[in-house]
Amino acid sequence: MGNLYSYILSKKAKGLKQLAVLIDPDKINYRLIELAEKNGVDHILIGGSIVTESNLTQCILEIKKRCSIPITIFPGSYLQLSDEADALLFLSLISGRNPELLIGNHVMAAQSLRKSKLEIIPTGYILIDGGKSTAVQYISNTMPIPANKPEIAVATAVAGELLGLKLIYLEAGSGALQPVNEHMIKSVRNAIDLPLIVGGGINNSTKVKAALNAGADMIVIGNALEQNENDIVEFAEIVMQMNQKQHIEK
Ligand code: 1GP
Repeated sequence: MGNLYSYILSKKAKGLKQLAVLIDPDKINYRLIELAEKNGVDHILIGGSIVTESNLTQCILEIKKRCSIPITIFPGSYLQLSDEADALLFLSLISGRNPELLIGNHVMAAQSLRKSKLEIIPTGYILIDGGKSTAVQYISNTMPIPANKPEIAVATAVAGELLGLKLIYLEAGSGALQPVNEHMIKSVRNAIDLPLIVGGGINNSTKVKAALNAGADMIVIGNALEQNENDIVEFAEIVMQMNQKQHIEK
């Protein structure tokens, strides 16, 4: 088990929540990176459905100059690889029925990944309808699970756990109108032991609290912080307060 996954598991075991900031390499904001470092953000995820202009390695090096937060590649495709990151979410889009995103791309990337120093974390990626069509839906050519069908998300997550995946990521899509709802998060949380990541459309404190209280171990925030990086202070404070409360109750 690699360092990053051990960190995720150990925080989960203590009931502690984690905050991840998603950086699109085409829209990198260095002030956000500095604020993330200052405010105790746990993870930087880097990637995007389409990365056009940037050199991923160069971006990661620039981020590393400004913070010591572990950097995990959240690849829109397996062209998005860099040995400068710490880890890679090896995503299998298990809510979809596109074989390329279940196994095809993984085969193409396998030998490069084996040679790389990256910590590879097999992740069951589950797309949930977030009220509008998102880049990930379009690019992946898959249908999201309807938001009112938690039983499908549960069965999908359980299948992912049984297949030996190490994380489950419930994704409403970047900029989703509705984030993954609390009932869906709770239902999946209760059905699996794996760490649960939730992202997409979490853009204010109420939604941050809702996702964490419903059982997300880690939340991922991208868009909201692209629009106003200062919000990180408030979001990180919520996570810290929940974690302090948990610490006192233990
Ligand atoms: C998208 O879950 C992430 O993959 C983050 O979504 O940009 O809506 O925060 P937002």
